[in-house]
Amino acid sequence: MTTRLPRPDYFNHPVVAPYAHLVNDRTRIEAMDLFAPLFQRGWGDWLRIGQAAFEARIDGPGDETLMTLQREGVVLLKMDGAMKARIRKLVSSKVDAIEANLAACDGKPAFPDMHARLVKADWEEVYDLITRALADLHVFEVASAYVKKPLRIRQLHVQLNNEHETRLRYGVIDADGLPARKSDYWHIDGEIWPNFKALLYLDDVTLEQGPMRYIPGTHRNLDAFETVARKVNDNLKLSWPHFLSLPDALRVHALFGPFMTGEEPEAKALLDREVACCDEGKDLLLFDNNGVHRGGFVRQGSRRIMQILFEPAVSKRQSRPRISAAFWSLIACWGRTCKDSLRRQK
Ligand SMILES: O=C(O)CCC(=O)C(=O)O
Ligand SMILES: [Fe+2]
Repeated sequence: MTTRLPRPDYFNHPVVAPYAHLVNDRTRIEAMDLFAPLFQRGWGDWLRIGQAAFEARIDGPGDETLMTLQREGVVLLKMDGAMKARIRKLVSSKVDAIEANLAACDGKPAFPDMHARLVKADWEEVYDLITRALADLHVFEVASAYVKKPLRIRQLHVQLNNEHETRLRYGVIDADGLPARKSDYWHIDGEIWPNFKALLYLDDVTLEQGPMRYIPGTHRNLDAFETVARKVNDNLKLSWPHFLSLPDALRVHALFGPFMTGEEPEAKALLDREVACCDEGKDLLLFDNNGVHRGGFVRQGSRRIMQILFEPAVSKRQSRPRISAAFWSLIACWGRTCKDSLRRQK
């Protein structure tokens, strides 16, 4: 069965509905002109790279991790304590700076206020430690089997969420760790590939500190057209009049939770299946970011995390077989011969 995610009723959403009267045939044409080229590129990428390898096996350690990832879309591991302590120490100044900035921020903080990239050239020891710690847990074998290409670390980011910014962004967090709008922040990620990401909890995380939350199974059997359309819209960021001007099938976002009330039957069905990813002592989360997830609803204190992003281990240029100029001229010559013989047959 194909997985389809909820489709918010944008024409009745209080923020979006006021733009509905601006939709006309001109905006419909403009919206399609903006959407189509990006969709075409995304669709090509999706077809070329495809979905994850749900049946692949690893001969050796890591296979159990891979199996859980394939089935659930998320798996929790534990990083070596000594390596984690060193990583925490090294990045603490960076996270402290985010905390200080947040304290000084008046008004509602935006996502970049809580997030900072660790530039590889300046944080080499951290990149090395993370690489070693992930290798010890066979994460590269798991990830590479899952996305069907060898991966390496692309970027590390640190992030801090605390109860103050959580309150400003999401309102009061209830006893189950959920925001006032029960569907808030539900999303799939915007990138097409690699559909694999890792998060490291730098401190202990319980329900109070806003663990990542995942809806197992939502990463499987995705409707390709819908998934690509969602990702395209999140990257394209059309104005509301243009977004509303798209045909029904294309009027979807990767970040859909904030546009629902959380009371819809389909929202309730997803809520019932959602799990909070905090399992005593486990601190490393591997997940398929095409599954529905969210996190950072801190009720008490703060949550410090590191986000680990991946890229192909071999550059595109190296991974393609080299085709010589002689081969291309042979192809061109063959093409000309075919054309000539067709012309002669006419
Ligand atoms: O803050 C969280 O737990 C969610 C993280 C997330 O959405 C992501 O890393 O893609
Ligand atoms: Fe995400």
